[in-house]
Amino acid sequence: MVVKKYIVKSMNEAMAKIKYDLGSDAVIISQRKVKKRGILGIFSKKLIEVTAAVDNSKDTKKRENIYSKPQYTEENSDLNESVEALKRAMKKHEETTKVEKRRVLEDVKSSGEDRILREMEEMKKLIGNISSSNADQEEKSEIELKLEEADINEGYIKEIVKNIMDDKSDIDLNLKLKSALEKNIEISKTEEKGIITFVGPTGVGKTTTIAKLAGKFSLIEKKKVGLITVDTYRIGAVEQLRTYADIMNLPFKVVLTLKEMDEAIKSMQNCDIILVDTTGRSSKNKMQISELRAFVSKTNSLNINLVISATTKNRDLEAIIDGYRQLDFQNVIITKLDETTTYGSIINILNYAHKPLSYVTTGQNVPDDIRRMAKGEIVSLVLGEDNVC
Ligand SMILES: Nc1nc2c(ncn2[C@@H]2O[C@H](COP(=O)(O)OP(=O)(O)O)[C@@H](O)[C@H]2O)c(=O)[nH]1
Ligand SMILES: [Mg+2]
Repeated sequence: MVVKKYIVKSMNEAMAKIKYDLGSDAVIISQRKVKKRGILGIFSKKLIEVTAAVDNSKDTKKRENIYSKPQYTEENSDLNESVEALKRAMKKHEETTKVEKRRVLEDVKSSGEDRILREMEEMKKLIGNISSSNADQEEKSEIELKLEEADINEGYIKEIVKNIMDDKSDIDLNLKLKSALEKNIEISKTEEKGIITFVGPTGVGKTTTIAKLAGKFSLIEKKKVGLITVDTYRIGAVEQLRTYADIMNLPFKVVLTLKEMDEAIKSMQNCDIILVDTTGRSSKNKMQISELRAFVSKTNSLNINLVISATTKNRDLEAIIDGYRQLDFQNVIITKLDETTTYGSIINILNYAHKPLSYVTTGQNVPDDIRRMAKGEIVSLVLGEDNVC
Protein backbone atom coordinates (compact mmCIF):
# COMPACT_ATOMS: atom_id res chain seq x y z
CA MET A 1 0.00 0.00 0.00
CA VAL A 2 1.36 3.42 -0.95
CA VAL A 3 -0.06 6.39 0.95
CA LYS A 4 0.64 9.94 -0.09
CA LYS A 5 -0.44 13.38 1.15
CA TYR A 6 -1.01 16.33 -1.15
CA ILE A 7 -1.50 19.98 -0.24
CA VAL A 8 -3.45 21.52 -3.09
CA LYS A 9 -5.62 24.48 -3.93
CA SER A 10 -8.52 22.49 -5.33
CA MET A 11 -9.79 18.95 -5.57
CA ASN A 12 -9.23 19.07 -9.34
CA GLU A 13 -5.56 19.71 -8.77
CA ALA A 14 -5.48 16.87 -6.22
CA MET A 15 -7.14 14.41 -8.61
CA ALA A 16 -4.70 15.24 -11.40
CA LYS A 17 -1.67 14.77 -9.14
CA ILE A 18 -2.97 11.55 -7.60
CA LYS A 19 -3.75 10.06 -10.98
CA TYR A 20 -0.31 10.98 -12.25
CA ASP A 21 1.54 9.71 -9.15
CA LEU A 22 -0.49 6.72 -8.07
CA GLY A 23 -2.50 5.76 -11.09
CA SER A 24 -6.20 5.54 -11.64
CA ASP A 25 -6.66 2.78 -9.01
CA ALA A 26 -5.79 5.23 -6.22
CA VAL A 27 -8.48 6.11 -3.70
CA ILE A 28 -8.86 9.24 -1.61
CA ILE A 29 -8.71 8.36 2.08
CA SER A 30 -9.30 11.79 3.57
CA GLN A 31 -9.47 15.46 2.77
CA ARG A 32 -9.43 18.48 5.08
CA LYS A 33 -9.05 22.23 4.82
CA VAL A 34 -5.74 23.62 6.04
CA LYS A 35 -4.31 27.14 6.23
CA LYS A 36 -0.97 27.90 4.80
CA ARG A 37 0.68 30.81 6.59
CA GLY A 38 1.87 33.54 4.28
CA ILE A 39 4.50 36.23 4.78
CA LEU A 40 4.87 36.79 8.55
CA GLY A 41 1.75 34.71 9.00
CA ILE A 42 -0.56 37.40 7.73
CA PHE A 43 -1.98 36.50 4.40
CA SER A 44 -2.89 32.88 5.08
CA LYS A 45 -4.28 30.92 2.14
CA LYS A 46 -6.96 28.24 2.34
CA LEU A 47 -5.66 24.92 1.00
CA ILE A 48 -6.83 21.31 1.02
CA GLU A 49 -4.82 18.43 2.38
CA VAL A 50 -5.75 15.27 0.49
CA THR A 51 -4.52 11.82 1.47
CA ALA A 52 -4.68 9.17 -1.22
CA ALA A 53 -3.64 5.52 -1.27
CA VAL A 54 -3.18 2.73 -3.76
CA ASP A 55 -2.67 -0.96 -3.25
CA ASN A 56 0.68 -1.69 -4.96
CA SER A 57 0.71 -5.43 -4.28
CA LYS A 58 -1.03 -6.16 -7.59
CA ASP A 59 0.82 -4.04 -10.07
CA THR A 60 3.99 -2.40 -8.87
CA LYS A 61 5.33 -1.41 -12.25
CA LYS A 62 2.36 0.68 -13.13
CA ARG A 63 3.11 3.10 -10.31
CA GLU A 64 6.87 3.19 -10.59
CA ASN A 65 7.14 6.49 -12.27
CA ILE A 66 9.81 9.13 -11.79
CA TYR A 67 8.21 10.38 -8.57
CA SER A 68 7.93 7.04 -6.79
CA LYS A 69 10.44 6.28 -4.06
CA PRO A 70 13.58 4.43 -5.17
CA GLN A 71 13.94 0.91 -3.72
CA TYR A 72 16.82 0.70 -1.24
CA THR A 73 18.56 -2.61 -1.73
CA GLU A 74 21.99 -3.92 -0.82
CA GLU A 75 22.87 -4.13 -4.54
CA ASN A 76 21.87 -0.57 -5.07
CA SER A 77 24.42 0.98 -2.71
CA ASP A 78 25.44 3.77 -5.14
CA LEU A 79 21.90 4.95 -5.23
CA ASN A 80 21.66 4.72 -1.42
CA GLU A 81 24.76 6.83 -1.04
CA SER A 82 23.46 9.51 -3.38
CA VAL A 83 20.16 9.57 -1.53
CA GLU A 84 21.96 9.94 1.81
CA ALA A 85 24.10 12.75 0.37
CA LEU A 86 21.01 14.47 -0.92
CA LYS A 87 19.33 14.15 2.50
CA ARG A 88 22.38 15.66 4.20
CA ALA A 89 22.41 18.52 1.73
CA MET A 90 18.69 19.16 2.28
CA LYS A 91 19.09 19.17 6.07
CA LYS A 92 21.96 21.63 5.85
CA HIS A 93 19.90 23.83 3.57
CA GLU A 94 16.96 23.76 6.00
CA GLU A 95 19.20 24.69 8.92
CA THR A 96 20.79 27.53 7.02
CA THR A 97 17.35 28.82 6.04
CA LYS A 98 16.18 28.68 9.68
CA VAL A 99 19.25 30.58 10.89
CA GLU A 100 18.81 33.09 8.07
CA LYS A 101 15.13 33.62 8.94
CA ARG A 102 15.95 34.13 12.62
CA ARG A 103 18.69 36.58 11.69
CA VAL A 104 16.32 38.61 9.48
CA LEU A 105 13.71 38.74 12.24
CA GLU A 106 16.30 39.83 14.78
CA ASP A 107 17.61 42.46 12.37
CA VAL A 108 14.10 43.80 11.87
CA LYS A 109 13.52 43.94 15.62
CA SER A 110 16.81 45.50 16.49
CA SER A 111 16.43 48.14 13.79
CA GLY A 112 13.32 49.39 15.63
CA GLU A 113 10.99 47.95 13.06
CA ASP A 114 9.41 45.49 15.46
CA ARG A 115 6.66 48.09 15.59
CA ILE A 116 5.76 47.03 12.06
CA LEU A 117 5.58 43.42 13.17
CA ARG A 118 3.38 44.37 16.12
CA GLU A 119 1.16 46.43 13.83
CA MET A 120 0.84 43.51 11.47
CA GLU A 121 -0.07 41.23 14.37
CA GLU A 122 -2.63 43.82 15.51
CA MET A 123 -4.09 44.09 12.00
CA LYS A 124 -4.38 40.31 11.90
CA LYS A 125 -6.42 40.28 15.10
CA LEU A 126 -8.58 43.14 13.88
CA ILE A 127 -9.27 41.35 10.62
CA GLY A 128 -10.07 38.18 12.54
CA ASN A 129 -12.48 39.91 14.88
CA ILE A 130 -14.22 41.98 12.24
CA SER A 131 -14.93 38.92 10.12
CA SER A 132 -16.02 36.86 13.10
CA SER A 133 -19.66 36.91 14.11
CA ASN A 134 -18.67 35.93 17.63
CA ALA A 135 -16.01 38.46 18.53
CA ASP A 136 -16.18 37.62 22.25
CA GLN A 137 -14.43 34.38 21.64
CA GLU A 138 -11.69 35.98 19.60
CA GLU A 139 -8.58 37.36 21.11
CA LYS A 140 -9.22 41.12 21.35
CA SER A 141 -6.72 43.38 19.64
CA GLU A 142 -4.86 46.02 21.62
CA ILE A 143 -6.93 48.71 19.88
CA GLU A 144 -10.23 47.11 20.84
CA LEU A 145 -9.08 46.74 24.44
CA LYS A 146 -7.96 50.37 24.54
CA LEU A 147 -11.33 51.58 23.23
CA GLU A 148 -13.17 49.32 25.66
CA GLU A 149 -11.11 50.70 28.53
CA ALA A 150 -12.13 54.20 27.46
CA ASP A 151 -15.78 53.08 27.86
CA ILE A 152 -16.68 53.51 24.21
CA ASN A 153 -19.82 51.60 23.24
CA GLU A 154 -19.24 48.20 21.69
CA GLY A 155 -21.11 49.17 18.50
CA TYR A 156 -18.91 52.22 17.96
CA ILE A 157 -15.78 50.16 18.61
CA LYS A 158 -16.80 47.92 15.71
CA GLU A 159 -17.35 50.96 13.47
CA ILE A 160 -13.99 52.45 14.46
CA VAL A 161 -12.23 49.15 13.74
CA LYS A 162 -13.97 48.96 10.36
CA ASN A 163 -12.84 52.50 9.58
CA ILE A 164 -9.25 51.53 10.41
CA MET A 165 -9.47 48.51 8.14
CA ASP A 166 -10.91 50.62 5.32
CA ASP A 167 -8.10 53.15 5.66
CA LYS A 168 -5.66 52.16 2.93
CA SER A 169 -3.34 55.10 3.49
CA ASP A 170 0.32 54.68 4.33
CA ILE A 171 0.18 56.06 7.87
CA ASP A 172 0.88 53.94 10.95
CA LEU A 173 -1.84 52.17 12.87
CA ASN A 174 -1.97 54.66 15.73
CA LEU A 175 -2.61 57.51 13.31
CA LYS A 176 -5.29 55.45 11.58
CA LEU A 177 -6.94 54.90 14.98
CA LYS A 178 -6.82 58.63 15.73
CA SER A 179 -8.27 59.51 12.37
CA ALA A 180 -11.05 56.90 12.79
CA LEU A 181 -11.89 58.38 16.21
CA GLU A 182 -11.93 61.90 14.80
CA LYS A 183 -14.59 60.80 12.33
CA ASN A 184 -16.91 60.45 15.33
CA ILE A 185 -16.35 64.03 16.47
CA GLU A 186 -17.72 67.24 15.06
CA ILE A 187 -16.92 70.64 16.50
CA SER A 188 -19.58 73.35 16.42
CA LYS A 189 -19.06 76.33 14.15
CA THR A 190 -22.24 78.12 15.23
CA GLU A 191 -21.64 81.82 15.56
CA GLU A 192 -22.13 83.07 19.10
CA LYS A 193 -24.67 85.83 18.86
CA GLY A 194 -28.38 86.41 19.52
CA ILE A 195 -30.28 83.99 21.71
CA ILE A 196 -28.44 80.94 23.03
CA THR A 197 -30.55 78.37 24.88
CA PHE A 198 -29.49 75.59 27.26
CA VAL A 199 -31.51 72.46 27.96
CA GLY A 200 -30.73 69.18 29.70
CA PRO A 201 -31.33 67.10 32.82
CA THR A 202 -31.23 68.59 36.32
CA GLY A 203 -27.81 68.89 37.91
CA VAL A 204 -25.67 68.52 34.77
CA GLY A 205 -24.41 72.09 35.13
CA LYS A 206 -26.61 74.22 32.84
CA THR A 207 -26.79 77.22 35.16
CA THR A 208 -23.10 77.04 36.02
CA THR A 209 -22.23 76.78 32.31
CA ILE A 210 -24.37 79.85 31.56
CA ALA A 211 -22.59 81.78 34.34
CA LYS A 212 -19.21 80.78 32.89
CA LEU A 213 -20.23 81.84 29.37
CA ALA A 214 -21.78 85.07 30.64
CA GLY A 215 -18.42 85.84 32.25
CA LYS A 216 -16.51 85.01 29.08
CA PHE A 217 -18.77 87.07 26.79
CA SER A 218 -19.28 90.07 29.07
CA LEU A 219 -16.04 90.34 31.06
CA ILE A 220 -13.54 89.10 28.46
CA GLU A 221 -15.19 89.82 25.08
CA LYS A 222 -16.93 92.95 26.39
CA LYS A 223 -20.25 92.01 24.81
CA LYS A 224 -23.64 93.06 26.12
CA VAL A 225 -25.15 89.96 27.72
CA GLY A 226 -28.69 89.36 29.09
CA LEU A 227 -29.85 86.37 31.13
CA ILE A 228 -33.30 84.75 31.07
CA THR A 229 -34.50 81.81 33.13
CA VAL A 230 -37.53 79.72 32.25
CA ASP A 231 -38.88 78.50 35.55
CA THR A 232 -42.27 76.93 35.08
CA TYR A 233 -41.95 74.99 38.30
CA ARG A 234 -41.18 77.84 40.68
CA ILE A 235 -38.73 75.79 42.67
CA GLY A 236 -36.38 78.63 43.44
CA ALA A 237 -33.59 77.37 41.16
CA VAL A 238 -33.57 80.85 39.63
CA GLU A 239 -31.74 82.36 42.59
CA GLN A 240 -28.47 80.79 41.51
CA LEU A 241 -28.48 82.59 38.16
CA ARG A 242 -29.81 85.81 39.72
CA THR A 243 -26.75 85.86 41.98
CA TYR A 244 -24.40 85.59 38.99
CA ALA A 245 -26.41 88.26 37.11
CA ASP A 246 -26.06 90.59 40.12
CA ILE A 247 -22.32 89.99 40.45
CA MET A 248 -21.70 90.65 36.74
CA ASN A 249 -24.28 93.39 36.63
CA LEU A 250 -26.27 91.83 33.78
CA PRO A 251 -29.98 92.25 33.00
CA PHE A 252 -31.91 89.22 34.30
CA LYS A 253 -35.51 88.05 33.80
CA VAL A 254 -37.48 85.11 35.16
CA VAL A 255 -40.08 83.86 32.69
CA LEU A 256 -43.17 81.94 33.82
CA THR A 257 -45.39 82.13 30.73
CA LEU A 258 -44.91 82.22 26.96
CA LYS A 259 -46.09 85.84 26.92
CA GLU A 260 -43.42 86.75 29.48
CA MET A 261 -40.79 85.13 27.23
CA ASP A 262 -41.73 87.54 24.42
CA GLU A 263 -41.56 90.48 26.79
CA ALA A 264 -38.23 89.42 28.31
CA ILE A 265 -36.58 89.08 24.89
CA LYS A 266 -37.96 92.47 23.79
CA SER A 267 -36.58 94.07 26.94
CA MET A 268 -33.09 92.80 26.02
CA GLN A 269 -33.09 93.92 22.41
CA ASN A 270 -29.94 95.95 22.93
CA CYS A 271 -27.98 92.85 24.07
CA ASP A 272 -25.50 91.13 21.73
CA ILE A 273 -26.15 87.80 23.39
CA ILE A 274 -29.08 86.50 25.48
CA LEU A 275 -28.43 83.30 27.41
CA VAL A 276 -31.61 81.34 28.25
CA ASP A 277 -31.51 78.90 31.16
CA THR A 278 -34.16 76.24 31.64
CA THR A 279 -34.98 74.13 34.66
CA GLY A 280 -34.26 70.43 34.25
CA ARG A 281 -36.94 68.16 32.89
CA SER A 282 -37.14 64.44 33.05
CA SER A 283 -36.38 63.24 29.54
CA LYS A 284 -38.76 60.34 30.24
CA ASN A 285 -41.67 62.73 30.75
CA LYS A 286 -42.89 63.72 27.28
CA MET A 287 -45.38 66.27 28.72
CA GLN A 288 -42.63 68.16 30.53
CA ILE A 289 -40.44 68.17 27.42
CA SER A 290 -43.34 69.38 25.24
CA GLU A 291 -44.01 72.20 27.66
CA LEU A 292 -40.36 73.19 27.55
CA ARG A 293 -40.43 72.97 23.76
CA ALA A 294 -43.09 75.68 23.64
CA PHE A 295 -40.81 78.05 25.59
CA VAL A 296 -37.72 77.14 23.57
CA SER A 297 -39.55 77.69 20.24
CA LYS A 298 -40.77 81.04 21.50
CA THR A 299 -37.15 82.22 21.80
CA ASN A 300 -36.53 81.50 18.07
CA SER A 301 -33.07 80.51 19.19
CA LEU A 302 -30.79 79.20 16.45
CA ASN A 303 -28.32 77.92 19.01
CA ILE A 304 -29.95 75.41 21.33
CA ASN A 305 -27.44 73.41 23.39
CA LEU A 306 -28.11 70.07 25.00
CA VAL A 307 -26.04 70.05 28.19
CA ILE A 308 -25.04 66.57 29.29
CA SER A 309 -22.56 65.32 31.86
CA ALA A 310 -19.61 63.12 30.91
CA THR A 311 -20.32 61.16 34.09
CA THR A 312 -23.72 59.96 32.84
CA LYS A 313 -23.96 56.18 32.55
CA ASN A 314 -23.72 54.97 28.95
CA ARG A 315 -27.07 53.26 29.29
CA ASP A 316 -28.77 56.54 30.29
CA LEU A 317 -27.14 58.72 27.63
CA GLU A 318 -29.29 57.41 24.80
CA ALA A 319 -32.58 57.86 26.71
CA ILE A 320 -31.63 61.44 27.63
CA ILE A 321 -30.61 62.35 24.08
CA ASP A 322 -33.75 60.75 22.63
CA GLY A 323 -35.91 62.57 25.17
CA TYR A 324 -34.48 65.99 24.27
CA ARG A 325 -34.43 65.38 20.52
CA GLN A 326 -37.86 66.98 20.12
CA LEU A 327 -36.30 70.28 21.19
CA ASP A 328 -34.23 70.26 18.00
CA PHE A 329 -30.99 71.15 19.73
CA GLN A 330 -28.12 72.14 17.39
CA ASN A 331 -25.12 71.61 19.65
CA VAL A 332 -23.96 69.60 22.61
CA ILE A 333 -22.09 70.79 25.70
CA ILE A 334 -20.38 68.10 27.75
CA THR A 335 -19.84 68.95 31.42
CA LYS A 336 -17.87 67.58 34.37
CA LEU A 337 -14.93 66.16 32.41
CA ASP A 338 -13.00 66.67 35.64
CA GLU A 339 -15.18 64.09 37.37
CA THR A 340 -14.37 61.17 35.15
CA THR A 341 -11.22 59.25 34.30
CA THR A 342 -12.47 57.72 31.06
CA TYR A 343 -13.61 59.89 28.20
CA GLY A 344 -15.30 57.44 25.84
CA SER A 345 -18.62 59.04 26.84
CA ILE A 346 -17.65 62.04 24.66
CA ILE A 347 -17.57 59.75 21.62
CA ASN A 348 -20.76 57.97 22.71
CA ILE A 349 -22.64 61.25 23.24
CA LEU A 350 -21.54 62.91 20.00
CA ASN A 351 -22.13 59.79 17.97
CA TYR A 352 -25.59 59.17 19.33
CA ALA A 353 -26.69 62.82 19.31
CA HIS A 354 -25.17 63.31 15.86
CA LYS A 355 -24.58 66.96 16.72
CA PRO A 356 -21.41 69.02 17.06
CA LEU A 357 -19.71 69.78 20.35
CA SER A 358 -19.68 73.43 21.33
CA TYR A 359 -18.02 73.44 24.78
CA VAL A 360 -16.72 71.18 27.49
CA THR A 361 -16.59 72.14 31.16
CA THR A 362 -13.89 70.98 33.49
CA GLY A 363 -14.78 72.11 37.01
CA GLN A 364 -16.96 74.30 39.20
CA ASN A 365 -15.00 77.53 38.84
CA VAL A 366 -16.90 80.39 37.19
CA PRO A 367 -15.86 81.63 34.65
CA ASP A 368 -12.65 79.65 34.14
CA ASP A 369 -13.62 76.01 33.83
CA ILE A 370 -15.07 76.04 30.33
CA ARG A 371 -13.42 75.74 26.95
CA ARG A 372 -13.68 74.63 23.39
CA MET A 373 -11.83 71.51 22.43
CA ALA A 374 -10.29 70.49 19.12
CA LYS A 375 -10.84 67.01 17.70
CA GLY A 376 -7.21 66.05 18.32
CA GLU A 377 -7.42 67.02 22.00
CA ILE A 378 -10.53 64.90 22.48
CA VAL A 379 -8.90 61.93 20.80
CA SER A 380 -5.83 62.28 23.06
CA LEU A 381 -8.12 62.36 26.10
CA VAL A 382 -10.04 59.29 24.95
CA LEU A 383 -6.84 57.35 24.30
CA GLY A 384 -5.45 58.29 27.72
CA GLU A 385 -2.56 60.31 26.26
CA ASP A 386 -3.75 63.44 28.00
CA ASN A 387 -5.98 64.56 30.87
CA VAL A 388 -8.15 67.60 31.47
CA CYS A 389 -6.14 69.07 34.35
N1 LIG B 1 -17.02 68.99 38.95
C1 LIG B 1 -17.80 69.76 38.22
N2 LIG B 1 -18.94 70.21 38.73
C2 LIG B 1 -19.73 71.02 37.97
C3 LIG B 1 -19.37 71.36 36.63
N3 LIG B 1 -20.35 72.13 36.14
C4 LIG B 1 -21.27 72.27 37.11
N4 LIG B 1 -20.90 71.60 38.22
C5 LIG B 1 -21.60 71.47 39.51
O1 LIG B 1 -22.74 70.68 39.30
C6 LIG B 1 -23.77 71.10 40.22
C7 LIG B 1 -25.05 71.38 39.46
O2 LIG B 1 -24.83 72.48 38.61
P1 LIG B 1 -26.01 73.40 38.05
O3 LIG B 1 -25.38 74.43 37.19
O4 LIG B 1 -26.87 73.88 39.17
O5 LIG B 1 -26.81 72.32 37.20
P2 LIG B 1 -28.21 72.51 36.45
O6 LIG B 1 -29.25 71.86 37.33
O7 LIG B 1 -28.07 71.77 35.19
O8 LIG B 1 -28.43 73.96 36.24
C8 LIG B 1 -23.23 72.30 40.94
O9 LIG B 1 -22.72 71.89 42.19
C9 LIG B 1 -22.08 72.78 40.05
O10 LIG B 1 -21.07 73.46 40.76
C10 LIG B 1 -18.14 70.84 36.10
O11 LIG B 1 -17.74 71.07 34.96
N5 LIG B 1 -17.40 70.04 36.94
MG1 LIG C 1 -30.01 75.14 36.85
